[in-house]
Amino acid sequence: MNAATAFAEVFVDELIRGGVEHAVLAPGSRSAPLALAFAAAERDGRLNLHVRTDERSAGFLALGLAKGSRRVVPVLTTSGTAAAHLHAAVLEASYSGAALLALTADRPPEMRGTGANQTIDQLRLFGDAVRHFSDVEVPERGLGSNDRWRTTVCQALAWARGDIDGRPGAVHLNLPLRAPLLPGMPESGRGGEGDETWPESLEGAALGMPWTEPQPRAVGDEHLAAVADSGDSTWLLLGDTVGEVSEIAVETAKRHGWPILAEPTGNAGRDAIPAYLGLLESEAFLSRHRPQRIMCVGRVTLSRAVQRLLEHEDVQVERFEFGPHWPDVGESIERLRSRFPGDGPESGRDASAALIEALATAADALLAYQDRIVNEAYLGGAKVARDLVCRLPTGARLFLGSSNPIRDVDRYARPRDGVEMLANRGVAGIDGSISTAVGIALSDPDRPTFALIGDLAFLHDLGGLSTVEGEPRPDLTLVVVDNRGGGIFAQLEPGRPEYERDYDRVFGTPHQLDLVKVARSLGWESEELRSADQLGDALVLGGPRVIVVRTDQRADADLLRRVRAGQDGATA
Ligand SMILES: Cc1ncc(C[n+]2csc(CCOP(=O)(O)OP(=O)(O)O)c2C)c(N)n1
Ligand SMILES: [Mg+2]
Repeated sequence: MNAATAFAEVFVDELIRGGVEHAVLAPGSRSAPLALAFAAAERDGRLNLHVRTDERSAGFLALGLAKGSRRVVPVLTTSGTAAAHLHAAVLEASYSGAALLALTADRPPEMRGTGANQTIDQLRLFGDAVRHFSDVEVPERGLGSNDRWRTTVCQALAWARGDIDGRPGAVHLNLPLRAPLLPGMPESGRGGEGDETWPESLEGAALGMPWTEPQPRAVGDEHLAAVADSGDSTWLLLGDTVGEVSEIAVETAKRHGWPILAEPTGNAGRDAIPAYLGLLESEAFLSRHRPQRIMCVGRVTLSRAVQRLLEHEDVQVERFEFGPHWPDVGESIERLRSRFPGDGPESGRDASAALIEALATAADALLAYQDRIVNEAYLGGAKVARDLVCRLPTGARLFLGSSNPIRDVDRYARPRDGVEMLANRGVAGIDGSISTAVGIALSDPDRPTFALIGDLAFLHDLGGLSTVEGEPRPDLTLVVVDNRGGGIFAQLEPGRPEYERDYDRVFGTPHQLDLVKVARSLGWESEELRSADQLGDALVLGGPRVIVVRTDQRADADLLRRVRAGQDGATA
């Protein structure tokens, strides 16, 4: 067996021993030994391999698989620009704490800097966006290789999981490989085909165990000091985080009698106060109920009203930004638990019960007010977001695209149980949305997956729709709100009349495409949704499917203005 093949087989075997269940690759020649090892592992039923031709899409697919499965997901590319296309997904993984392992094949050192074809400087290609980088040694026949190769894999997995520094995220291994790259091809100077000699066993540890496992990280004392519950009015604010962290935060809040406000991907379900955003936008409401302290769990990114509250001089904020996308969130939970032991002071119970009651009453009034406006309006972004969330089947997952889709859900949808919401809030890009959603769907084929995204996000990632022959098709229904461009800008300062002349050209960037035809041309079922009544029927058809709703971004911006204008009155 040649060295590259031996290395690749050991490497993939060790990944699987370390818990890897899904891997993604895009084809290439320098990466061939690993590609073949992944294919062999899939044939043996040891992992699920996903193949994509576009590396950017492959990277986001791996990201979605990592977020959906909460396991490390490797993505393999060949050398050159192929590797660079992973950068956006690596950044999102880094900032949202998803365990993405970028594997970039490279030329061996003697070919670097010589003008060799398809060769760039891949060392630290992703800069600080990765938790760990290693330019792995070129595989060579020799004693001790098995130990070093397997240790390299174990270390990379540990960094990605956050075992080393408590921050799960992206890891980059650059893998220089020297020809021969295909099995059965002899190394120069060695015997002919079939030369199987290898100086040591290439077996892994007994019983399918990993080669090495890192020591569990000690939790610093500074995290363990309990916060005295002073009885101040305290609220829980949940940003982007995963189920277990959300659950413990919610449980803590309930024990202490704190009101719970949650962005959609905080996944607090019906424990959250509905229409909280409108409450926080109402000065009249805040002047009566502004909290003294906020426990902020997860990554909060969606609204200016929340940022204003967090920056308010009279509000004390405690942040718990846990690395959100890793299965072993036990440590995060332990930190939160130990910071807020017990049930909170007896004395404050009545006051907090009364506060929650007051908030719930204001929220109900606001929700009724918002609903009235949305009901009377045409089928725009607000109605689609609101009705979609309410009509999803229990057990579903919902990916929310950046820009208006996640914000419309945040504002208009009634919090509900039984739906897990995910998004790319690490850096809030509109890129890779389809691929991420496909990854989430393929990470658990038994759960129907839905996505709500804008038309620009859709067009940005059309590569995510194309599927290579033989690849599993996701049970994913993509709902695309087609407002012909970046509708969010119409709601922000660029939407003001004084910028009208240049609006379309440099902000809105409208397109002329029929998205139903686009989706069909790429092999997806697709239809246009013309009335809210059809939504329920459309959602049970299953995926892969694209449902397009044509809306008007100026009308939606007007609706938001009207909703905001009456909020003070509605909560009075
Ligand atoms: C990769 C990337 N490029 C640009 C942006 C800036 N951006 C934020 S929202 C937006 C418009 C998105 O349009 P669409 O997906 O149609 O959603 P809509 O605003 O219409 O709801 C853009 C370009 C971004 N967030 N990410
Ligand atoms: Mg749009």
